[in-house]
Amino acid sequence: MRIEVVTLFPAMVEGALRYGIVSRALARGLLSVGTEDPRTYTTDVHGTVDDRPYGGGPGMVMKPGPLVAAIRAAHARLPQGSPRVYLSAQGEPFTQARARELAQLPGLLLVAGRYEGVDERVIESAIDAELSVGDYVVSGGELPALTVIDALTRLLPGALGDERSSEEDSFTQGLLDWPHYTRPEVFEGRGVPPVLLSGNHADIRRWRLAQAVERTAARRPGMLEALRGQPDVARDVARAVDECRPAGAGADEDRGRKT
Ligand code: 9D3
Repeated sequence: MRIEVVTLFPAMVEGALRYGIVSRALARGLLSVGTEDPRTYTTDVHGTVDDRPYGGGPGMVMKPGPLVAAIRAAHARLPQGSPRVYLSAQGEPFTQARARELAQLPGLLLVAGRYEGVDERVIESAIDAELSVGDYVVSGGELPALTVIDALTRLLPGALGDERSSEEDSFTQGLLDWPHYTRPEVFEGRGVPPVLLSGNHADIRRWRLAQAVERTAARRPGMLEALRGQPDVARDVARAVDECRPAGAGADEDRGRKT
């Protein structure tokens, strides 16, 4: 898969790609990432990429000229039809389902904004989709773009050393993870759940699934409700979900309380 990132901070993007699974995917040729800096396309001596908002108000807006020039240059290096995605707090949620769709593509263009955002006409004329990474404010689109790259890379065939890791993801798809333990067997007086030392792999599997369901019920009740309504959930997962009390029926804030 080929990805281009349009950014005022290409070194920030390139720097983050030098680590871990993404770095290895680049080295293996499973992924390639290029960057394009809109400042390259400025014509004034100061390299101006932003300007004051029409209508007034605080903050600056990215000028359309240099940004659209950078988008077109980067897009020309990608396979025909590669979608142009603008990372923005106003975008649709970036989810694992969206990651799976995007990871199928041969090419993807990501546009990272800075300042208060980009001139709306850039979105109208040079953007196909807008994505948000969550309901909080970050300072620009670079970390969101890197989040998207990271999530997609994990889904590229051969990117994970141990291919079980992504199958395991599907075992508990739609659930939070279970708790993990490693040596020592006792750490600061805290032991390891005995079932994990039992060697009984069926018991271990059941315990992990129950833990994942309980955590999901406590921390993300909406996720569990979404799973209940799904037809194609693995049988053992469906059973574990059924066996868990419905969200709100008693647990957590009441647990251990004397009436
Ligand atoms: C007037 C309010 N503005 C700042 C408090 C709005 C605003 C402008 C620019 C909010 C965020 C940003 C920069 N954010 C992104 O570029 C961004 C983002 C995000 O902030 N949250 C979640 N996903 C994304 S994707 C890109």
